[in-house]
Amino acid sequence: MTPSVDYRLVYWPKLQGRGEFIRLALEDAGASYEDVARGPQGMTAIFEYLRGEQPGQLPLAPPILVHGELVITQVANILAYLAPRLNLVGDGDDERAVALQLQLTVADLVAEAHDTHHPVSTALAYDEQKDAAKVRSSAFLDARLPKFMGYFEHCLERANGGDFLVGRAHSYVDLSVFQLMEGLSYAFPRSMSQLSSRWPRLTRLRDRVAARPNVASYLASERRLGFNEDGIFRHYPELEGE
Ligand SMILES: N[C@@H](CCC(=O)N[C@@H](CS)C(=O)NCC(=O)O)C(=O)O
Repeated sequence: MTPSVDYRLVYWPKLQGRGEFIRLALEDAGASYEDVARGPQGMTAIFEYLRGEQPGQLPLAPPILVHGELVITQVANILAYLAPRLNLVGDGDDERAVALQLQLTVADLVAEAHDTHHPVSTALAYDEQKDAAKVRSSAFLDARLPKFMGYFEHCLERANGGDFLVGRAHSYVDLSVFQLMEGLSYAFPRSMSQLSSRWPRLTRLRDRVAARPNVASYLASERRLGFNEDGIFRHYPELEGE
């Protein structure tokens, strides 16, 4: 491990997955961090934490953030911890509570997006639950995706100026909603392009986040992994009725 970095992210090295929400925050802020399992230790680093061979609170699953002696998990919790340190949330308890509420709602949608391809069990392969995945995806695309994205659009509409989801400035929630839109567009391109005219403010937010200098250079770099069928957002054409 690199001794000089401020933060260590411990996450599966070959997929964006939930780790990407953390990577985006660290990258946007220009933080000094190490993506540990993408280094020489590989996935051994993850298993050392999961088996309790590292000090600190025992994690159940990655992503894991290590900051000094602190070891924490749960994406929303990690982001709520990082945000004040990375200038990715405003001051004050009220604004931070609103940000966490929205981030937990992102987590709910991420879990539902995951369950489109794993509706029966995470422990089974996709091929073992394909029929259920079709049923689940159809319900997701008909009802849940429009409900959640419509909710975020409505939040933007009610916010001052409609540019930021929390307060009057860019926050970690904007980064996560950007990633949601990227991932959902990869997984369900036809549905997302059909629905996106309903969400003009979210589309603006996505463009604004993509153009932030640190985000743009991260997205163009080798550090940004491509979406693939091991992550949360998977493209299986049959799940969109093709
Ligand atoms: N609610 C947790 C979910 C963590 C999670 O499910 N991590 C996945 C990777 S994205 C994992 O490795 N899970 C292994 C398992 O659940 O056994 C979070 O938001 O961080």
